[in-house]
Amino acid sequence: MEKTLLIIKPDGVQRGLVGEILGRIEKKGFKISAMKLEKISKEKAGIHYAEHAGKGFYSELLEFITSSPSVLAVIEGKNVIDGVRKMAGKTNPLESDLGTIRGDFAVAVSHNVVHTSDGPESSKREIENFFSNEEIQTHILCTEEWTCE
Ligand code: YYY
Ligand code: MG
Repeated sequence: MEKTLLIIKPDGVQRGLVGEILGRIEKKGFKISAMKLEKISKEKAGIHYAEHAGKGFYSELLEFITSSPSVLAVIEGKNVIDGVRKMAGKTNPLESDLGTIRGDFAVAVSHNVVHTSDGPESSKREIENFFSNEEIQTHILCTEEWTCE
């Protein structure tokens, strides 16, 4: 089944949005296959955001994402990469629809509460950056015959 990396960034943790965001993911019907609270290292942040190296916002982005703990989660489900990205909303929260996480809970692009993978290759690479295989559970939920048909 398809997997994506969800990060509830330091602003989401600091603002007490962890339960709200994970609740939305669970209620949608996606499965949490791995999860941890971690202060992301400069090294892992650099790997994670390598595509943005050299851009104007890069150093502020790295400073922010490593500033205090994030929740890192592997989310699994049918079309989960696009599904969780839709739930997150557009990168700029002011352009995100209400009903999305960023549309409901953020204003500034630099503090937009969540990260979600943008495709199958980035999802694989991003998950491997933060999780070992042993950390990812393979349990079946009893609802999967309805959510993964
Ligand atoms: O994948 P997504 O998080 O929606 O956006 P990206 O274009 O990959 O940018 C990563 C991250 O960088 C974004 O979530 C906030 C930050 N950022 C910024 O601070 N200012 C920008 N103009 C663009 C992105
Ligand atoms: Mg991105």
